[in-house]
Amino acid sequence: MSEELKNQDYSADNIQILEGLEAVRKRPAMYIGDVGIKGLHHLVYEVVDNSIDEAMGGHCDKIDVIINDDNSITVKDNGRGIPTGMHTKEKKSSLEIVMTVLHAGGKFDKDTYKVSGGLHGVGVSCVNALSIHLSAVVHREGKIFQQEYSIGKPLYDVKEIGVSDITGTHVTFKPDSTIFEDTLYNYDTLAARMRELAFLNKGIHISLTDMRNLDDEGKPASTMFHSEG
Ligand code: 0RA
Repeated sequence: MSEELKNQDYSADNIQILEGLEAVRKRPAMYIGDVGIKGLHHLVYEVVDNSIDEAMGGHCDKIDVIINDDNSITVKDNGRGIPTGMHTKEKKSSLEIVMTVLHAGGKFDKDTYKVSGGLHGVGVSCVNALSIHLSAVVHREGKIFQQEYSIGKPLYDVKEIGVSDITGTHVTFKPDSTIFEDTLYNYDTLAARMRELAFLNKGIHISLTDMRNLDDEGKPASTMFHSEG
């Protein structure tokens, strides 16, 4: 009997199919629904869902979503920060694995907590695959770590870029205009979703800020969503 057939000590629930991100770029609609305005906004929901999961575990109570003036999106949370330690087997940082490996078809334990009504729940690596640029910054263990990517490929190994007295994960991504029909974010569309998420996840403060829309004093348009828990 082959080694493969002997090692059937897994349960069907725990099968994880680990794929490269090429699959996502080849058939983006399969992962995010479509490559129109809906799919474009879905990228934000995917990233925010990761922070919501961290909040549901009781590790995070603040999520900031920023539409930057180049139509890139920043999502910041004050959770524990995505782990950055080295995986000895893969010889890669956990952060790199989270950002560059597609966890498809499998069931994560984290999915149990998903009440946010995520259409696909395909994870942040999908967003990375469909972004011309993505920066992941992690505040953790008193340090700041960063890795950047283009179309899901790391531009360098995870590096330390400073010291920090906070924890959290900050992701900034710019959707790939060769994939998406439209790359302009709509404030009201994102606001409607953030309001919903704040209602479903009581106690979390979710802010939405639009750096493209400054008032006379140079202050960006911003809304805070929060339901009492
Ligand atoms: C797994 C383990 C730990 C944190 C996270 C995931 C995490 C992921 C995301 C994605 C966006 N924000 C996030 N914040 C946290 C931490 C495990 C530990 O510290 O013991």
